[in-house]
Amino acid sequence: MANALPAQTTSLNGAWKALVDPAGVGDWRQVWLEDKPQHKTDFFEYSFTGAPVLKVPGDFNSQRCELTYYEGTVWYKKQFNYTLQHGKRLFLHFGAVNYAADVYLNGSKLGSHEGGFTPFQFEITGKVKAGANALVVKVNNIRHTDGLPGYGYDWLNYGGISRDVELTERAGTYIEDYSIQLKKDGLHTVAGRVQLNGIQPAQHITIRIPELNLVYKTQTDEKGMAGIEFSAAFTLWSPEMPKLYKVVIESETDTVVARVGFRCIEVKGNKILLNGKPVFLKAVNIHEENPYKGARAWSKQDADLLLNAAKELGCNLVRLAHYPHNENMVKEAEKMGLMVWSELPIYQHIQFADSAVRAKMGTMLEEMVRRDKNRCGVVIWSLSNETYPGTPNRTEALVALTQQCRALDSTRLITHVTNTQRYQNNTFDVWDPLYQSCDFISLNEYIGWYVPWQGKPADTKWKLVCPEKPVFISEFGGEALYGSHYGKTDEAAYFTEAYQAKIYTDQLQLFNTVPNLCGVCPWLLFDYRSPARMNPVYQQGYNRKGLLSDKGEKKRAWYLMHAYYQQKK
Ligand code: GCB
Repeated sequence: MANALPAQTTSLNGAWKALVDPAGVGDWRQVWLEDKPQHKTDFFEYSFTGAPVLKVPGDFNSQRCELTYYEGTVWYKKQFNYTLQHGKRLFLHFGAVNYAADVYLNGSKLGSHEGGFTPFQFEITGKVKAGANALVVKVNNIRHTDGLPGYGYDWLNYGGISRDVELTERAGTYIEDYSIQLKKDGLHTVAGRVQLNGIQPAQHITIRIPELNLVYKTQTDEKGMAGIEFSAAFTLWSPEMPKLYKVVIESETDTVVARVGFRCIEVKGNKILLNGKPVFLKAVNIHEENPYKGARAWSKQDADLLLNAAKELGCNLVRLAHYPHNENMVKEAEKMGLMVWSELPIYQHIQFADSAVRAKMGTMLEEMVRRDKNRCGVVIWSLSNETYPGTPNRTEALVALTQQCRALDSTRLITHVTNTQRYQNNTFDVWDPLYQSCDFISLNEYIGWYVPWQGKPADTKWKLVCPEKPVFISEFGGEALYGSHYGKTDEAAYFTEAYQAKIYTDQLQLFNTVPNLCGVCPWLLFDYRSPARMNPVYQQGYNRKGLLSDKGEKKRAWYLMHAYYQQKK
């Protein structure tokens, strides 16, 4: 659903009752969804009565010590009062629930959703009662081999109702969706559409941009759809000037007010152009984690913490790894002038041969694009990370996904990230046929950390499957525990700051050798929690490749990267 006015939304954030169900017994006791003891002496076992609370939004792992590594079911309950005005419609919206959600209202199932990082909603007109209502959500964050991501990944599997929950009241016929962005390849013309939903599909539509004195009128057809096309002399959005306009979309029955920016991102020859001019992507990788809290990030404050750190490093782009982050991240980045790379959690071990998995990929892509298509700050859709080319059906499935993405949105660049390029005799052989379908090549390489150097970094040679395409180094780096030093042997000792800094010094040399280099992106901004990182001395459940520690301390490599980005002005 297109963004609603604040007056139309009621937040269901706050304290929710929560029952942890490690044995999964709640499933066959579902009668208890509404059961509650009437008298003090009544027998009851399965009930929320007396249950402790969890905060929503929020992952459950960081809220109770015993849930730190919990993977399983938690049942949540929220009671709310509501009176729906006659003729209006009501929607229950979840920003995200990780990973699977079954949603019940007043004892009846509304539906389910799979996937931990994209929004979903249910219409509850006719289901919401006047007065008291009970909402129950069964959340399960167990990892699945046929999930997205699959079973194995290098971050903490934060479960729970991790983003906002809202009730949105809309008109009987409401503006369900719109897209307003610059037409591909142009700097002045907006192309898009408005979609109404309801019993009066054919209506007059007015679009206004008051600051430009622009008024555009059109009409929706019997299916509620209207195409849009108009031109104006926009001040274009850019990292230097992240200009956003107030845009008002009015139908006869509904109004939406949005803040929209206009920009053009494209590949021409071997360069990436922003608003017609070459741009070097000074990027950093970020996980959706508040490092100071060791918790899933979700709020504006969390976003500001992460994005201000990226700004201080000198970035103009953030790679939001490895899944679509919350809307606050995207909105704040756009306001601050940070371009956004948004990614699907099609990460490493994916079962591409399973048609159900391929269908999930398509659905998740639609959910990601639908949410952010009017955010000009989002300039790149990254559709996968480090999938194995030898997995049956992998390349066909990802090429098909690329085509689906292009059909949904032609105004952003599309890429896939790989780490399986051959590196022999100090030569990179970038061979993956997947790159033929993308706008530019993105590759992860950990030379100096997982893979030893095979010559001088400055002498590295390159062979590219698509020699004409821009190349982005989407990950590189190594681990260091902040404050680890060993005097003279520092540079040779893993996990010291000096060792990590040496990797960066070498990598900066390597960057000079990369043909068509369009940007670089260290892995990553802050140390973050990953149960897969078991080194008892240096890691202790943290991936330590951060330029900053989880307490925000700057490691030596931070200064090298900062200097590099300064000089890339
Ligand atoms: C990678 C992955 C990233 C890992 C990182 C590492 O290639 O894309 O998710 O966390 O390497 O630290 O090994």
